Amino acid sequence: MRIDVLTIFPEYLTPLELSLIGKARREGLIDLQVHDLRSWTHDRHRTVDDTPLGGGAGMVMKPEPWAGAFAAVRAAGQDALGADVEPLIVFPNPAGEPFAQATAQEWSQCEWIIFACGRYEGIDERVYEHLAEVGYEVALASLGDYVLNGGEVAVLAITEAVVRLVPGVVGNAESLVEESHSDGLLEYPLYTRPASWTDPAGVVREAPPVLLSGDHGRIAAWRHAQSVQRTGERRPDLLEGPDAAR
Ligand code: 6GU
Repeated sequence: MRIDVLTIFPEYLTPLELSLIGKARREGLIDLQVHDLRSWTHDRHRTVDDTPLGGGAGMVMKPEPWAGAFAAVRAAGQDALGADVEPLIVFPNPAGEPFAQATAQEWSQCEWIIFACGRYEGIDERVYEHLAEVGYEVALASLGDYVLNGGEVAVLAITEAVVRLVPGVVGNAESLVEESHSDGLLEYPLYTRPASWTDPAGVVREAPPVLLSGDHGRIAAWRHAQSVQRTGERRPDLLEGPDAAR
């Protein structure tokens, strides 16, 4: 998978050199490149924003650097992947569609994603019009109903959720099957040794005996019941509606 990130804060993306994603990059499973949007400015101050037409608070990102960036990154990506390959362009945006595990599953199958980080006041609308007209596949994705200062933190989260689903990135593929949201439910509680633990207050806390029974059928049934109960308590919304796991 190839991932390009366009941002005015390239340093914000340095955590993508660490841990699981860093390893996947070094192993060549992921080709991830971060680009400074200001590379596609042509004035002395490397200007990427201006005041909103019609007035109002804050600043709006100018269209020209974005158009230059998309053209250059598209050309570089097609040099590497082939002229027939087109990217999915993702704009992290609090007004986008909610990003969820199903989105991560879908995007983990993509050959190429370009993340375009705007500041939250936004990007000139004509950039979106241009991209749609030229035939790019474009998605606006939101992490939730709150506002971040820009798309960079969202790209860290989305990239981690997507890349860990790319085959070979997570060593034990089975660990992806049982985790929270993979089946529309929250994950069951986990225990490890010691089976009997005396906590700092002197309370003896036993792990559920069923987990020591060796009966894999009973263990699976118990875990499923725990998942359903936990989901009902913490996220009843997941048990209702069209996408509910039943
Ligand atoms: Cl994707 N971007 C910004 N700027 N704020 C957000 C968000 C994204 N998701 C939630 N809040």
